[in-house]
Amino acid sequence: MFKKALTASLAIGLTIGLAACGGDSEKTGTSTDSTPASVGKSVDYKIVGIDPGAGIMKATASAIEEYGLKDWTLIEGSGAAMTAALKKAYDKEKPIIITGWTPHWKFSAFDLKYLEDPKGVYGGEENIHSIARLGLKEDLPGVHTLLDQFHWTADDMGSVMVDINKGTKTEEAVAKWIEENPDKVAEWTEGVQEGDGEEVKLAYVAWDSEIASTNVVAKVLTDLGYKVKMSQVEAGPMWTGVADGSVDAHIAGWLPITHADYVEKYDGKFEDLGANLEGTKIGLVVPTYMDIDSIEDLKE
Ligand code: PBE
Repeated sequence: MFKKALTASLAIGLTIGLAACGGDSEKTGTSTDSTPASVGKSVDYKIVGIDPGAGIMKATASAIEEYGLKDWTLIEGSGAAMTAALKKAYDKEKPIIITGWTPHWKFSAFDLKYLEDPKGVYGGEENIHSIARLGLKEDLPGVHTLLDQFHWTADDMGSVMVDINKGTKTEEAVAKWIEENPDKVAEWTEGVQEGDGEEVKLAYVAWDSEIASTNVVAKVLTDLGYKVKMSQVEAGPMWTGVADGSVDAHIAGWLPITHADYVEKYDGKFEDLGANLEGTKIGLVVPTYMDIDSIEDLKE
């Protein structure tokens, strides 16, 4: 029920968002050194992407199509390669266009902005869902309850991510967050049966957001007495693993839009435990020193 309500409010949000963004074309005609006309050339008509299984890659392929960006290429890579390229460009104030998402530490490390998306290709705000394999509730009820009750905010996730990016070891950043947020952890663990060394397999993709969330949940489960095995995989295998039962759960379902294909593909083969974080966003992101505001500006 909770899920339906969220989806409905999201749909309303999308409609309003689209209505508010219509017809933005006053940018034509400016001609400074960094006019929109030079943007494509300045970045070699490249958008720096991440791993090919990410939903944002598919959305960006659609954006290229829908905005008529014929000469443009989306470069495949990884989350880490993308942030490395961003840092390199940023340090020299060079232009760069990346596939970006929120929550992510890059917004606190650099001054960045989303390019407006008047066609709404990237959708509006969405949520991150916890996804369990069928039968987890019967086999590991404590784990199921914990995952069902796991819920935090973009700021919570952000603080873990920022710490890790600043060089704190992942385990330390996670332990610190858990120590500083006993009330939240108590809500997640309320009524949860402790483990006795039972193995729990969690899959995740090496997106900074999911590295943070999965490590936090893994640590809480470990502290409860479970033996957690985290496997880092691509987005496809993450969803497949839960659907075929080789993995117990993942907490990285960006819904309803970004991972819509996976949800459709494995419909009926997993249990959606609902949102664990609300208010995410994906899109094309550039440093604020770039003189463009909209994906439309890439066409010029
Ligand atoms: N992301 C981060 C993922 C989901 C989490 C936005 C890169 C994706 O595009 O699939």
